[in-house]
Amino acid sequence: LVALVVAVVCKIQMCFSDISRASFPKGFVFGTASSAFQYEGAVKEDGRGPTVWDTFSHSFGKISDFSNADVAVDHYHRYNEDIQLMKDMGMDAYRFSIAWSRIFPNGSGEINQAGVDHYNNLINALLAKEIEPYVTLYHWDLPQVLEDKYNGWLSPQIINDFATYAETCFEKFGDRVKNWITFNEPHTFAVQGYDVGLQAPGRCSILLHLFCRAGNSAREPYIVAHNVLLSHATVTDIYRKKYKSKQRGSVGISFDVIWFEPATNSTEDIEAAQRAQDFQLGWFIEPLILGDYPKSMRSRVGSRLPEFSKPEAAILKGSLDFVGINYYTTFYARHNSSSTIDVLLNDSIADSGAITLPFKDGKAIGDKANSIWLYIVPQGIRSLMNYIKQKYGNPLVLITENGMDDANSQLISIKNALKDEKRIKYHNDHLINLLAAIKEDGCNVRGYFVWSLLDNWEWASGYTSRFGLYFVDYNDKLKRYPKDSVHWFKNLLTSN
Ligand code: PSG
Repeated sequence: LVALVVAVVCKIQMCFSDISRASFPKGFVFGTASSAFQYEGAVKEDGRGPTVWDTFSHSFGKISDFSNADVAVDHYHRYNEDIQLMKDMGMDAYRFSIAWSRIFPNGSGEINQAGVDHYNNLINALLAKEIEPYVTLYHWDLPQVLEDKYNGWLSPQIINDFATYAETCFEKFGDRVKNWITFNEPHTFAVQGYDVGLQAPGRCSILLHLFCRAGNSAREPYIVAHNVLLSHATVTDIYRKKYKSKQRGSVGISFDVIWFEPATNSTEDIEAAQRAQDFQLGWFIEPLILGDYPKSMRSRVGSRLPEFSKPEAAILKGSLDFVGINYYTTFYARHNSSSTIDVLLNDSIADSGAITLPFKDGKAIGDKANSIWLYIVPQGIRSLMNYIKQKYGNPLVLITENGMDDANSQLISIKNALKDEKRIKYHNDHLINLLAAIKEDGCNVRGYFVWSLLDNWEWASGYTSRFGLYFVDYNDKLKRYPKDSVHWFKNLLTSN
């Protein structure tokens, strides 16, 4: 009976646990995250140029529900309303991205003032409500012109154009924006865009070019990653030399990181889990912290892995003020003892010699969300924080994304879709583990951003996936409704 009473009271007050803002270190930042292409819509307004994602989403058969993001959740017009939603929850910060092609419709050359005005208005509206902007410069929406001109990230020419775009942002917005994220998830777009071809620009060579007209899955992901890393280092260098002393901001980057548990305690599988991490996080973080790719990559990828010159290594090394981590899930890793997959696919994924899956002996590693890759393993965030602390010298970390999705089902009423106990539990359990990483393990984590404020356009999954704390009614003028998780966060952030 006592248990029942507690359960009922807890249900009403949504007191899954006793964490609150006060449990976290002073100054710890809570926010929500978004990206321009997934939120803004207004793709033809105010001089915005087309991007590789406009092209990709309008190509037949690339998006699971045949949708596009021409309207998305209309954040371009409704940002004031959306900022009020953040404020209502007591959020401190908002992570959003700037669309390169709104600032430079042609990727380079003439600045589009209407684009600059839009982000000035957004930033000012945030600051007026005391919400701190965290700005991502590149969340996958490359100006199409640069793809056409020199194959985008495949060419070192992009470093210069990205640097000009980034410097323009520092110049125009840096008096008010103090937190810059150069790239969102370079690993995701290198692999999804150039190895398996499931994301823009949809290049690959796997399965004899069955799915992609052009590409080279064994080479292009490494070239793209290389140019992204050099772009990041160049931009950090510019910021430090020309802007930092006046603007006093910091520059970081956001990585997608799945935590890998060895499938068994055999040495082979333990080493496979380590290699899988080298080929995911290490690929990007080691050049930026240590100045070169992980040793396991050098030995396994060989001459396909580009080299950094001495001066390049010098600007790469230490070019991060903070590390952004997007954590969603944990997989098992096991040693790949057969060469069938390697020969069949001949791609960057096979290079790691590890097979990573959310199953073992037919059993899932955790409860599944809606996305096929999203299994819920809250302890993974604590293990990952400790791994980063130990391996990379306890750098300053921000969780720049964490969240889960529900299916977008026409069969569920809005009223029922707002009851998201699973999401509340997801955030509660991740925050408890994060808190343990900070307080018990001494990890240097200073912020947490929920993906996402609103339901939105989930790339190749279109509108089939709902990651929002707020529900968006796609059948009725994109009205926003708070899910129960909104009340839970409000309680966490504003009650004493
Ligand atoms: C993030 C993490 C994984 C896969 C995809 C992403 N993972 O662990 O396998 S993409 C990331 C992105 C954002 C998406 C969001 C949800 O930055 O734009 O909407 O996560 O997929």
